[in-house]
Amino acid sequence: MTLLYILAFVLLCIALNQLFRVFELSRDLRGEQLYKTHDSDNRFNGRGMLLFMFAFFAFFLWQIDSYYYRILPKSASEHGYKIDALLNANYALVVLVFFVVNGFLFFFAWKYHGTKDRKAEYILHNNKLEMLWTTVPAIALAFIIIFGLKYWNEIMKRNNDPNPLKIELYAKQFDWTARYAGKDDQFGIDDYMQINGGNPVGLDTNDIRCNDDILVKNEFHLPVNKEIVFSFRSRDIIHSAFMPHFRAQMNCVPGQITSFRFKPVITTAEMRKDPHVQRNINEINAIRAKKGEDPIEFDYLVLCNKICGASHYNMQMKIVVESEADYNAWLAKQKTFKAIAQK
Ligand SMILES: [Cu+2]
Repeated sequence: MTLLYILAFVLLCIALNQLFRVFELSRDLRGEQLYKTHDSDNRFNGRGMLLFMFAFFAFFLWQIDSYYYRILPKSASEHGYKIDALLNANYALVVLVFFVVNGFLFFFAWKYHGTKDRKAEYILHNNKLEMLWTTVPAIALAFIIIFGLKYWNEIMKRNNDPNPLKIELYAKQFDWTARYAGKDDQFGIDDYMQINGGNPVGLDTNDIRCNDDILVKNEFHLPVNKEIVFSFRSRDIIHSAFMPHFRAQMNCVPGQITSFRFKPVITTAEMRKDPHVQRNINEINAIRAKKGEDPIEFDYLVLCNKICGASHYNMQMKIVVESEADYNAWLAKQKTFKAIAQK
């Protein structure tokens, strides 16, 4: 079938070529100069430019209308609204520049199309123009950078909860382990020499603060409306903990601890009811159904956002955001490091 399409396309090209050839020959017969550009050609091309501009803009708007819903749903974290505001301001700026620049480009191509009695002006240098097209982008970029730095500082320096929940995310090729500090609210230290099957994140068994630490795989839970301080570690190479629904990402660097804090404000159950989320999930499930696969439900995820090896694409862990009571009930069922190590 594909071959047929290609063949049809080639034949179409040949046919068009022949058609133009006939056109050229007929001009030749009428005694017109063959390769001379006429005013009518320029006018035709100018109109073509204008037509293309409208088609181009219409296509752009159609794409936004058709696909915009596939972007991330509303932010599930408190600070995420600031990230989104910044992103939307950037989008607005980029779209405005897109319309203005392309509008001028194609409009001028039409308005100043060549005629017999008009010649293009040759300008070697113009200080005013140089100033203009340096200053305007500089102001726009300064606006984006200052806006971004202001938000970054506000997000990183937030310290409104004196007693946040501490969670460590441990990365390795190719999975995540989450660690909770346990009853003493303190993480024990780690010792990479002690990494083994029963001690995957290498906790130091000599440090009694490790005993009540809780290690979980596959999924971890967060209480809603509670400030969470994440610390990140990596065993092997640089990974990146990306939690897109919370507008959070931080690199996990071997040999050092990085940190990020956020407050989840929407539970998993609430997010599943969001119309935007439902539309996307229904679309995915329709595709899965065609393939004979089971339907999925929406879940928050932590994904690895550094291309870290063959199974990078699958380096993810589910995040469940729930009420404080549900969270406490879940945590009570998890085993402590001591209980795991004693086995
Ligand atoms: Cu990774």
